[in-house]
Amino acid sequence: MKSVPMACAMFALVLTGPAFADGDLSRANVIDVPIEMGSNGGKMYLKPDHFEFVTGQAYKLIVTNVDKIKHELALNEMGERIFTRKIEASDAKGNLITEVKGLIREVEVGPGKTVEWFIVPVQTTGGPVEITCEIPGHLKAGMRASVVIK
Ligand SMILES: [Cu+2]
Repeated sequence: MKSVPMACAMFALVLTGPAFADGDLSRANVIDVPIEMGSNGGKMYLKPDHFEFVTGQAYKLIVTNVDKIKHELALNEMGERIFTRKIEASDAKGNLITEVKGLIREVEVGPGKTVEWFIVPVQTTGGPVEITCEIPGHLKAGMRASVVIK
């Protein structure tokens, strides 16, 4: 299972050309992608509500919960089409609290906190898929966003 996405990642990265020829390809030119979780009246949201990624590009998902309750980011199908380099959480002064590695599909973020999720998409989605908050009631209240990996 793990070797197939990695093989795809390497293939995709090779296609990006000679500028990416050396070193750790997953760390090259990381694009920051802010994702806000929150609520507004009776509605809950992920902002923005649409994302586009390309295979082989490294991204840092900056997942910030601006709410007073915890929220979750569940990648669902997207989680099967990315390689996670790591997840990092730091304290208010920017000191590292934890770095988590491995296969990760969901992350909960506490009120007022930010988590950084470093990913490299390795497979296209072939169309929009949905990332969600799976805490009971939150999806129904609107916590979803669409994702396309090209
Ligand atoms: Cu939520």
